[in-house]
Amino acid sequence: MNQIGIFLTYVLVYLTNVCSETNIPIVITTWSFTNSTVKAWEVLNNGGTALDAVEQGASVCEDQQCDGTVGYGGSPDENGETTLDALIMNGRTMNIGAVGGLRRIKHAISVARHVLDHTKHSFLVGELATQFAVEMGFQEESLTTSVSKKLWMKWHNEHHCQPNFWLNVSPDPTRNCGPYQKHEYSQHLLKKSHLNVDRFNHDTIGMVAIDQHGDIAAGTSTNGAKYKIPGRIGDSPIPGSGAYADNDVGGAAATGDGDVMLRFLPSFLTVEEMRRGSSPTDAAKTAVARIASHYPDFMGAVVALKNDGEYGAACHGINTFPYVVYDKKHSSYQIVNVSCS
Ligand code: SD4
Repeated sequence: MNQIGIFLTYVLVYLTNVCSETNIPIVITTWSFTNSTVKAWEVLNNGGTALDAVEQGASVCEDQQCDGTVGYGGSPDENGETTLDALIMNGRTMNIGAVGGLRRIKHAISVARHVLDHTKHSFLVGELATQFAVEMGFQEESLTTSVSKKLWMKWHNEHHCQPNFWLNVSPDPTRNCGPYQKHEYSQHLLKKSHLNVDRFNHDTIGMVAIDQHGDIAAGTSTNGAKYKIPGRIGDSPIPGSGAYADNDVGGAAATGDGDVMLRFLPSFLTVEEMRRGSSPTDAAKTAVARIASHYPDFMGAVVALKNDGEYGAACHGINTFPYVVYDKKHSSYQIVNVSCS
């Protein structure tokens, strides 16, 4: 064997050892979004990158309108319009691409990927994010469907715009639709949190993937909160909140009551706890407990993945939280159910 042959043999043995000691490639996904997870696994298993796995995996949920809380035709805002938030993060470069309040474009995660790949920026929002997407070749189309129209009509006409997200306005927002006017208030110390947040109101897809080279990516895609005030952006596209990835440590993704969660950067905290030596489960528990210590009624969950393929999750405010794992140890995806605090 010549020197090149010997060198290549060493590389092969090294890679085999590294890959057999660690559980990579691997992908984990919030909730029971199995089709997205399978898609991401196919990408990883065919030697694709973690970024492609997250983008293509989340796109499946956007197409399939997972639980009505991802993609078009779900969570209409107060005007009846569906808008989308998405994030994708590259744990090798620490670059991100994100969009918030994206209008009339179906594949928010792919627009986020274009922000990552084709700009020096990190985050584009609203109508101008739509303009960017169109410039990048995305098709502009209505995100309203008969289902989202019906949902909105019922909320507006039968439920008199209940629930909603207004405070300190008149007419009384707990009984009336807008338009509202601000009024004086004395509740400066009020802890603002969602009303009526539950599992069906809040199902962002969050994914973390590690590819065969050990590169980590994390991402999210959601249509946000039902009946949100137009312009509202939740936790999902915020780096460190909706998701975070760092090749040196691992990645995390969060789901739940975004208005509350984004104040605590739970994905960032989870990764930092793993950096300090915590297991993925303990790291996620710390992040969730931090939020619960301020908002005992919040609903949310965090999934965590270490760069060696160890994974875990923690949740609060519901009975159990399911997440999906696909790795080389199993011949199919696994749904893991976590008991919540
Ligand atoms: C938000 N966190 O916009 C998102 C929604 C969600 O699971 O479901 N998260 O608040």
